[in-house]
Amino acid sequence: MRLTRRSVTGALLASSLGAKAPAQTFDNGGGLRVRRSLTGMSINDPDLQALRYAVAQMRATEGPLSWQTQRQVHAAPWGHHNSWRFLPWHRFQLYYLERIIAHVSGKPDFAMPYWDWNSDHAPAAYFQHGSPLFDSTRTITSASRISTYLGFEWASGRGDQDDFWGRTDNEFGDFFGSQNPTGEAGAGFAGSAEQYGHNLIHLFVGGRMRNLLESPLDPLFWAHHSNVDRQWAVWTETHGVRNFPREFGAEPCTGYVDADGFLAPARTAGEAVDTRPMGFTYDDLTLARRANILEQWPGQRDPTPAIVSTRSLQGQRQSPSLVRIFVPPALVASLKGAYGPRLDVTGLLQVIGGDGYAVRITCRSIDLSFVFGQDAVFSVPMGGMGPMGMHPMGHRLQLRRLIPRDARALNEGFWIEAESNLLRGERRGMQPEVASFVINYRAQV
Ligand SMILES: [Cu+2]
Repeated sequence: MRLTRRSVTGALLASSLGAKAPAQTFDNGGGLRVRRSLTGMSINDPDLQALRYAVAQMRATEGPLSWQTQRQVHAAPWGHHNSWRFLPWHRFQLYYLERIIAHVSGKPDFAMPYWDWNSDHAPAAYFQHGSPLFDSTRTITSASRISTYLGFEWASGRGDQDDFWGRTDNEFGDFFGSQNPTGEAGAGFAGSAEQYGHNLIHLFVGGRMRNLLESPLDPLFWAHHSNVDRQWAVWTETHGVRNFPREFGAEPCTGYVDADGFLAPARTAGEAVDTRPMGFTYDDLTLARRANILEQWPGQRDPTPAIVSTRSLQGQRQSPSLVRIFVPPALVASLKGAYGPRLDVTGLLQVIGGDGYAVRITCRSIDLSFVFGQDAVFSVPMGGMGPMGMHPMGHRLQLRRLIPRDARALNEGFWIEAESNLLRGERRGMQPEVASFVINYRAQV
């Protein structure tokens, strides 16, 4: 199929495109498209062949259906990073690009394959020299390991590799981030869906992928964002499609080009919360931890929990990278009856850091000799987004995994410590410091 050539004349893409009458429905291509994992996918898979063909065609053309247009759409200052607009805004761009690829390749059921980061390396199909899916600016090969880049043992082969995923067991705000009406940098904050695996993989791949304005030109961007989008679908499987604030549902998402090369109608985040009406789903929406969440926290959506006890504990700074909090036996005793689904532990962590760090949060015995549990927080600020390393990055996190049930902990109390580390792949950056660490215990009847 030949592409229509419409020249983009204005500096702003939107001003050069005609707008169609608003459409309420999505083009589902005549059925539910299933986005599949690149892990184990044949190099000759029909979706990969369609993608290679379409990318080559789109690179060779100009105008609304060109590959460059996708870069421009993403580079517009919509404020779709560092806020809760991140997930819906990118879901729509991927949706429209998928429809363009279906149109250009002549494969109506094309579905963007996803890069499952738990495979620990990038998909080989994107590393064949001469392939339209290759990008020579990357600094990794398909043999490079994400776990090596992280440099921490929890990321390799202990069954908890998804720590650098967004926290799909998190409540809405922790996972999606905050509202940012002005779109200005620093006015909102990123949720774990954006700040963990998403940012981490952009930096891991290197080259164009490290640059906010250029990254959509690398075809790996779309395999990556297909997996970012899958995180949201996994979150929704866990929490339901209605478990989000009304203001989020009204959040506008605009600026996309549809498969005919027209400016797509303005959308709202509420239209994107369920993928099925949009005509797509994923081959795998399970997450190892999911069953545990539902089993341990059946009451988490109780609208009016009766609070019996809250307690806030402040950390003591041992060194710039280590803060320790002692949880005394008296507190444990007062909460004892609430152990289980009615005990909620939240951490507030502030870190001043450089180009990517992990904070290991460990629950230890009073003499520090025994580890009851571990958790991790990642922050990987994106390049080209301002001097974020100079400001403390705030993390709000659920610490449910760190509630010890060991008799020793209950009798003697225990320590919770937060220790910051620069990612191994970012060794030239500034050493991150834990600026503050506070935990809140809240027990319900
Ligand atoms: Cu991205």
